[in-house]
Amino acid sequence: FFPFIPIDGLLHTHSFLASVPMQYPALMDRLVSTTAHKPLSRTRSEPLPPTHATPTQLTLQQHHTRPLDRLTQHAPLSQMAGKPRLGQILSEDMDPEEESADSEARERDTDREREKERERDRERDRERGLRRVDPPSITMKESQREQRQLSQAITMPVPIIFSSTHRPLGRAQSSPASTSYPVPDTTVPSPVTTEMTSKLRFTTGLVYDSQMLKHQCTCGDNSSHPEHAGRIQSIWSRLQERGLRSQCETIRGRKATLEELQSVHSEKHVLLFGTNPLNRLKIDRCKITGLLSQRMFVMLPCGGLGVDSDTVWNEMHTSTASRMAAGSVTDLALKVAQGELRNGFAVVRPPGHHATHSQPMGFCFFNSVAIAAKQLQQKLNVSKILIVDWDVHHGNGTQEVFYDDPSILYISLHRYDDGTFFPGTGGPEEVGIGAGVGFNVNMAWTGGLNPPMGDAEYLAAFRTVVMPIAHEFSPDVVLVSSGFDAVEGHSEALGGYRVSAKCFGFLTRKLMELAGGRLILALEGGHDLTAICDASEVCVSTLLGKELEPLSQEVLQQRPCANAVCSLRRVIQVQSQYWRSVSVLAHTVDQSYLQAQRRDSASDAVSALASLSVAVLNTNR
Ligand code: Q9C
Ligand code: ZN
Repeated sequence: FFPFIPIDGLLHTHSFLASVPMQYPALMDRLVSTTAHKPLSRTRSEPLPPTHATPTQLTLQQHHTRPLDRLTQHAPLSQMAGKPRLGQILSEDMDPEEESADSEARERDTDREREKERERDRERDRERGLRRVDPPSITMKESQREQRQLSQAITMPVPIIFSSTHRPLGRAQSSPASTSYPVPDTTVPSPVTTEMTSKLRFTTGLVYDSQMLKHQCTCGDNSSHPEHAGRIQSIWSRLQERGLRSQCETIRGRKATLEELQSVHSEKHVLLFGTNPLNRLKIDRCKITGLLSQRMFVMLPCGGLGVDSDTVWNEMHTSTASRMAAGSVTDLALKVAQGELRNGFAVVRPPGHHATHSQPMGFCFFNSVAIAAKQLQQKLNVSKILIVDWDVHHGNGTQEVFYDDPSILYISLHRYDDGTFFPGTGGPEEVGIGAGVGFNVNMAWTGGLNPPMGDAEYLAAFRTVVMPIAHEFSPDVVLVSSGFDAVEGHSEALGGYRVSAKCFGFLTRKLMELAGGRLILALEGGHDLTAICDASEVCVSTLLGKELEPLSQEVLQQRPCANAVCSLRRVIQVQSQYWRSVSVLAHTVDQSYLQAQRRDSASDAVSALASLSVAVLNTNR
């Protein structure tokens, strides 16, 4: 029974668990030891096991319709958005939310920072003479929440209509922002609307919650687990130290509801990984016991438990932390989309982009960004959402969830190396399926670390692939799976790339051009603390509209390396079938940023001259 000691220990340290003994034997039955056959060097990148293999059906289908044409052939997009699969499970009463149990846990942990924050909120409200309305509680019934949102919508200072009308391809390219509605100008707040609507300043929103710190391996040793609590703690402190937090609005995090989780994940997945022994007590006993016996865990060499060698499981805290991450990203995105906040940055963990419909992996349990996107569509009728994923790993989960969905454009930049780098998916030929063909873009880098990709390569990719396609798509909201593991400072195994933190500020600035600035960054991977703190700081400064320290002349004059040019050409070859704007720039892929800029202004000059001569001709005539 040696391998079961950690669980046994858990049982004894939490005596209240004695009332649910039945769940554990089932769990133990499924424990398998991987120590024998699975080397745990997380430094090795390995291809994905067959179950996560690259989708096969989708290679280069020649389509005659371009993506945006297809997008509008289908009636209202809001109808195409995945329907909530309610009725599969429960209503909120199956998730009674450890009101007693959780507060018990909180008391034990005396979460001072959180209390201080609340007190500060209350003070601020008193100053403004506002009565604090608590955010939608987790126990609030869906109907009440909808009612609340409805009344919020009614009192919005600017009416926001997301259902956008189609733009012809040619025009979309030249449209600077997005489709359908103006950004509320709250720099001149109307006294009526400020009081009636939100207590938030129209600035960058931040979200963080200490409950996400508790997702920790039961071995208690971070050194074998790079995705540890110190990551978000460090970022949160850095934002405080640099005086950025006070310039932003911090919103309170919340746990995603089981219904919200089910907009992306299966009922089974949600029940297995979104519940803990306490809130499970209130869930239909037969249902959960049957399911729990199907859970597969591995015994890790460190003595802890995991769903795989990367993805540790803490029976008491993982579900809460990962639901907090998903709910916090979702709430931040909803507030940005509703015009309550200008843009946002979510300091969350565990990450989400590897989590699929029914499989946790690669540190991820719930796909926070995918859930936020679905919620924007379901709760606010947002039509078109762009998800940019600049984590060094491919977001296989996000790709899978939206693979047939033309309303959500997924663009990922990642180390691919012909499928040998984790998770093994994300080849340039994976373009989507059915109505979703052309709405999945994999800027897949191949060529190993010869040399490692850096600023010049990411700038070239943004210039020739990401931004042209993004403008042509013309999203209503942009979500970023913002892993910082491509930032210099990461070992070869967890990336090995050398993008500067500053460069991520630059890329953020580019994305702010889209969707009227409605941009939400959510932390995914990255474990070098200096790297992720630097990058977070730069990105938040940029979101606040601060002037960026310019990139060095050297970087701006550097051409992308040969392997990057090959990778870019492949992506452009594939995607130019679907996006007109990509063909236009194809011949410039090997140019430096400055070279391309000169060409650009030269061609501007040519067209300016051309139109001038036309004007002269017309006048003469
Ligand atoms: N066992 C994120 O950055 N490790 N996840 C590969 C194979 C996987 C990274 C070693 C790293 C997952 C969100
Ligand atoms: Zn990653």
